[in-house]
Amino acid sequence: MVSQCMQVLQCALVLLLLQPQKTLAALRSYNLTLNAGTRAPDGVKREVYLVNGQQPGPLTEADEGDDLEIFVQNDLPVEQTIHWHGLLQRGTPDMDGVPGITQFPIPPGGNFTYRFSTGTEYGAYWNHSHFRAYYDDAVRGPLLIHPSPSRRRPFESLAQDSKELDTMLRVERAATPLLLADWYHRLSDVIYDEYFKTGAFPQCVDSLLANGYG
Ligand SMILES: *[C@@H]1O[C@H](CO)[C@@H](O)[C@H](O)[C@H]1NC(C)=O
Ligand SMILES: *[C@@H]1O[C@H](CO)[C@@H](O)[C@H](O)[C@H]1NC(C)=O
Ligand SMILES: CC(=O)N[C@H]1CO[C@H](CO)[C@@H](O)[C@@H]1O
Repeated sequence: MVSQCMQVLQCALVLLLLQPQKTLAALRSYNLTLNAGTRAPDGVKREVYLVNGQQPGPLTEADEGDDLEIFVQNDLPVEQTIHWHGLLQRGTPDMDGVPGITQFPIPPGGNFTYRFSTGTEYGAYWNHSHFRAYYDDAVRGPLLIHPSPSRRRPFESLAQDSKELDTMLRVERAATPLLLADWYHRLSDVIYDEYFKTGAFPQCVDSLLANGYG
C-alpha cells in the first residue's frame, strides 16, 4: 500500500517535471478610459477618440499564460466595445468584444470589464474598438504577449554562445511595436455615412501614421 502510494507520488512528480517549464500565470489589470479630444497627429487638427488620453494607447504587455482583466469606461458620446484582435478566446467567447454578437455595446457613460486568459497564445497583437469604424478614430493599441521562456526561438541557432543568446533574448523582450495606420482628416462616422450613401469606400487616405505620428 505504502509503496503503491510512493509510486503514485513519484509518477505525479515525474509528470509535473515533464510539463513544459511554466511560470505561474500573473493577473494583469488595466483601466481604459475612452473619451474624445482634439489632436493633430499629422499637423491637421481633428476630433479624435482617446484611450487614457493618448492615441494610439500605451503598449500593454503580458507573459504567455497570464490572465488579463481590463476595465473599460466609455466616456465617448458613442457606443463602444474593445476587441482583442487575434486572441482566440477559447472558453471565454463572451470576452471577444464584438457588439451584437458576443456582448451588448458599452453605452456612453457605461463600463464593461473584460476577463480572459492569454492561454497558449503569444506574439504581437493589437486591440481595437469593434463598434462601427471607431478604431479609425484611434481607439486601438499594441498588445505584446511574450512567449514562455521554454519556447524555442527561431533565432536561437544563430547564437554562437549563451552570452549572445542572452543578448538576443533581452533585445526580443525590449522590442518596440510599430503601429502603422491609415489616417483620415474626418471622423469615421462622417466617412461611414458617405460610404452608405455612395456604396464606395473612400480609398484615398489623407496620411499614414506610425505610432500616432504622420
Ligand atoms: C482601476 O480603477 C479602479 C476604480 O477606479 C481602481 O479601484 C483600480 O485600482 C484601478 N486599477 C488599476 C490597475 O489602475
Ligand atoms: C459600472 O457600471 C455599473 C452599471 O451601470 C455601475 O453600477 C458601476 O458602478 C460602474 N462601475 C464603475 C467602477 O464605475
Ligand atoms: C490590455 C490591452 O491590450 N490594453 C490596451 C488596448 O489598447 C489601448 C489603446 O487603444 C491601450 O491603452 C491598452 O493598454
